[in-house]
Amino acid sequence: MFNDRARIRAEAGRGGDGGLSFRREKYVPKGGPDGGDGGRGGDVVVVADPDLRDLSSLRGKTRFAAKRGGNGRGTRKHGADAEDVVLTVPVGTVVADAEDGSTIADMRTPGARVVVARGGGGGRGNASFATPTRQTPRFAETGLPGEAFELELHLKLMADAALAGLPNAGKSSLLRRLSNAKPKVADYPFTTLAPTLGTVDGPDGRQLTVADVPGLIEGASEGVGLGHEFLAHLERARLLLHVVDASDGDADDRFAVIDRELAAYGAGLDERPQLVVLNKADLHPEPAPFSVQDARILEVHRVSCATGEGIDELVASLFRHCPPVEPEPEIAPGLPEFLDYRPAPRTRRRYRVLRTGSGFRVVGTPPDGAELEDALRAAGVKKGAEVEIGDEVLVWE
Ligand SMILES: Nc1nc2c(ncn2[C@@H]2O[C@H](COP(=O)(O)OP(=O)(O)OP(=O)(O)O)[C@@H](O)[C@H]2O)c(=O)[nH]1
Ligand SMILES: [Mg+2]
Repeated sequence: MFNDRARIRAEAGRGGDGGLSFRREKYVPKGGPDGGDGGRGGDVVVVADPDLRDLSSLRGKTRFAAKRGGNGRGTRKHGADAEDVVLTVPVGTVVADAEDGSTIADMRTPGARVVVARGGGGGRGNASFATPTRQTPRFAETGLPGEAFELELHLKLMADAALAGLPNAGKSSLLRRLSNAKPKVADYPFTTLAPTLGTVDGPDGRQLTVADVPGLIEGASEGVGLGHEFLAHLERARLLLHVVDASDGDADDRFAVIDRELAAYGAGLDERPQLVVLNKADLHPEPAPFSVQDARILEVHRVSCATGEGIDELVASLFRHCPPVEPEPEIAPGLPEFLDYRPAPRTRRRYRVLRTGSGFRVVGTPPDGAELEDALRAAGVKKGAEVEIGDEVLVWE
């Protein structure tokens, strides 16, 4: 099964707590503070892997959780940073926030790497708080919680051109003629159930990729048939190869049916330049005329996938209308090697939760009720623990 959508939960790890410890040495009755810092919680990272074809490797797995950082300990030992959890997706995957639908990253480049949930920072150990006037700090910071998000992953294939047309028009036959791909061809509608990419070799040694998708029918945009949900794979194509079975009925009408579905889908598909391919020329010495006049139609080709007639001219035209793309601008060294990375805003906390010998202390501007309770619970507060907030000392119920 081809999987082009997935919904997952990414949970980064919590930071480790800072150590609360004092040096114990022979003949040193009152040793100084020596609690080390907590380690960072693990991030959840998404990486674009050029070897993956779809999202099926994620099937059945919906939660990706990184571990928490190690706690700081005595003798200034720092807790270990937790490892990142990496999930690999095919190139072309769009990562969106499931709650508001906003795009977090568009994984267009092989190897692109995006942190989708950041691990929490480790808390500082009490050794970090020693000052000349406070030589025995009896508290340490707790680690910060990691980010957690519900994410929607949606693969939109990276193709230079895409085939569009009614079922049985000969789209898969055309991809077999044009490229190295061998999609299934049969004399019934909806033979193609999942998109296929083919690589076309050009006259000048260049290569282009062409996507074959399931056929569209009237009403596809309302959910009839199965073509509509695959239209996302046309979105990135620079050019559409609109295949019409010219041996069967009125070619103008058949063109219009598909065109309406493209317009209903939106995303600019109804403005995309097209090469109209009137297929099955072998069946009719004089195929039905095609008279649609439209600025988007760059050329009309009469071909036969059965005999190969017209195919070379079509390939030449495909390459003419998909000129080489400008190479991506050089990225300055030191920057991540992808351009579509939008880091999640890092929320700055206006308070910290410190762990003391007998409980917890909240410093800074404490938040209101529920958020404070969550923060304390996340810091590991237990029944009976003392919580100092400002001048007040509360006992956790
Ligand atoms: N005579 C003739 N038959 C063709 C030609 N091109 C395709 N066919 C036949 O038309 C039928 C449909 O071809 P496909 O390539 O499977 O059509 P499709 O558009 O991919 O169909 P779906 O995947 O169902 O949308 C098959 O029986 C092909 O052999 C052609 O140029 N001439
Ligand atoms: Mg097909």
